[in-house]
Amino acid sequence: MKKILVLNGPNINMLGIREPGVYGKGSYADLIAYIRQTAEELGVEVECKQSNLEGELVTFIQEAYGKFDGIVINPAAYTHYSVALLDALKAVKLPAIEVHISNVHQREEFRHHSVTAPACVGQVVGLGFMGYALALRYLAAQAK
Ligand code: CA2
Repeated sequence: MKKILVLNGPNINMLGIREPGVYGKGSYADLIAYIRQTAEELGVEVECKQSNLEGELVTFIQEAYGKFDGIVINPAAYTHYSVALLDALKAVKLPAIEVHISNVHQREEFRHHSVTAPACVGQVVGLGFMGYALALRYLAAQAK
């Protein structure tokens, strides 16, 4: 069975608590339940991790090497400036999909650029929680 690591960056654990107009009404717990349900339907194993710390996210990516077949990552604000996450994703060379719940292109200019996307095979933006499901579906469909 394929193993996919789902990583969420800073403040994603605050989902549902504030800004429902931007990120929807669902909580972080709702997101994880949705991801687990999708993984079950696709027949893949998922591990979900969230951190508010850049270095911890780097460590999670490094530790995925040799253990996981792919990564779904929402680097949150680190998307826009973390060379450390870019380097970690490049180092492990696992197929990674970047997900953003909101449509970053309809928001402030600084959210339009992703530093981490060049290390990813693709990006899903603005489709809410469904972006994670689509990313999982893509990784599940890849040959092992
Ligand atoms: O749209 C996304 O998924 C983002 O990665 C979410 C990040 C943001 O910095 C990115 O530009 C786009 C923010 C994470 C969630 O932040 C919250 C803030 C207040 C209340 C709830 C969540």
